[in-house]
Amino acid sequence: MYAQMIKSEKSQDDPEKLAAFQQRIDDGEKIEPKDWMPEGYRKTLIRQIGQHAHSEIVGQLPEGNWITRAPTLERKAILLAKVQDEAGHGLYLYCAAETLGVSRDQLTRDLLSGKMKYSSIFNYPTLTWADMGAVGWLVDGAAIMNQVPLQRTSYGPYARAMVRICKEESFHQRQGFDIMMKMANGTEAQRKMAQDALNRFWYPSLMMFGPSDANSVHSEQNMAWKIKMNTNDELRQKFVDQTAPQAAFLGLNIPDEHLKWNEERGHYDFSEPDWDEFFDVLRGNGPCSVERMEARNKAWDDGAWVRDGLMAHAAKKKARRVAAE
Ligand code: BYC
Repeated sequence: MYAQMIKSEKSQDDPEKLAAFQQRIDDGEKIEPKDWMPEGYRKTLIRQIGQHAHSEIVGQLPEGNWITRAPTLERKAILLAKVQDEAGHGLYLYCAAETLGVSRDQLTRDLLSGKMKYSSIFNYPTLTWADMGAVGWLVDGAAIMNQVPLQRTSYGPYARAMVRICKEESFHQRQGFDIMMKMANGTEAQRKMAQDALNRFWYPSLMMFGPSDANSVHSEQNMAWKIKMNTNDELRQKFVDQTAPQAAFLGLNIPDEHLKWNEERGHYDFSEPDWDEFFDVLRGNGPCSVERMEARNKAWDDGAWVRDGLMAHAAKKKARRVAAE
C-alpha cells in the first residue's frame, strides 16, 4: 500500500505524464473523471467548482428574501422559479465536483467551517424590490460573462454542467433587466429605487470577477489548464462594455464619474472597485457575511433528521440484502 502511494505520488511529478496531459489540453481534448490528471489540476477544480456550487446555493438567500414581498403574483412566480434554478445549478455543480473524488457533505462542511469561499457578491443585502432587478441584470449578467467561456473548460463534467447553467442564467438576466425597465420607466419613486439599486450593486458586481490580474493567484496556471478561459480583468472589461449602453438605455447613471468610451482602446474606461473592501468581504466581514453563514448552518442542522433517516433506510436495505444472500 505504502509502496503504491509512493509510486502514485512519483507519477504525479512524472514529466512525461505531465507533458502528455498538457498536450491533451492544448489539443482541446476534454479531461474525463477516470483520466489521469495532476493532483494540482484536481484540487483546483474542486476549489473552483465547489466555490461555484456554494455561490449558487448561498445566492438563493438574497433573492429568497423577496419572494414573499414580490409586487404581483406573476413576479412572485418568476422569482420563485429563478431561485429554484439556482438550487438546481448548485446541484449540477456539486455532482461535477463529486466526479473528482470529494463528497457533497465534505464540500458543505468546508463551506460551513469557513474553509471554502462563495462569491463575495452574496454578502451584500437586497434592500428593495429594485434590487431583484439589479441582481438579475448585473449579478447574473456578470455570472454569464464568466460562465459562457467556462462551457469550453477542459474538464468534461464541469463544461457540460455550464451549458445548462448558462441557458438558465440568460433567462435570469433578462428577467432582471425587465424589472429594471419597469422601474426605470415607472413613477419617480420607482426610478429612484432603480438608480439606488444600481448605485449599490455596481462595484460589488465588478468585484465578482476577482482581483485585478496583477493580484490574481491562480489565473496563470488555471488558464494553461483551461480551467479558466480569460483573465479577471478581461472579463470585467467585457462586462463594463456590455453594461454601460444598457444603463444608458434604461436612463440610469452608472455611479462612476470616470466611465467613458475610449475610442483608441475600443473599450470603456472605468474606475476600479475598492479592493480593500473586496478583501475584507473575503475575510468574512461583508455586510451580510454572518447572516449568510448562520442561514446555511441552520439549514444544515435542520436537515440532520432527513440525512439520518436516509442513512438508516439505506443501512436497513443493505442488511436485508446481505441476509438474503
Ligand atoms: N468572491 O487567483 P484568483 C453565481 C478568491 S455567480 C469570493 O483570481 P480564481 C450566481 C479566489 O477564490 C458567482 N472569492 O482566483 C449568480 C482566490 O482565493 P482562494 C460564482 C473570490 O479562482 C447569480 C483569491 O480570491 N461563479 O454563481 O482564479 C445568482 C484570488 O483570486 C472572488 C463562479 O464561481 C469572489 N468574487 O478566480 C446565483 C465562477 N474572486 O480560493 C448564483 C467560477 C476571487 O485561493 N469561478 N476570489 O482562497 C471562477 O471563474 C474563478 O474562481 C473566479 C476567481 C473568477 C471567481
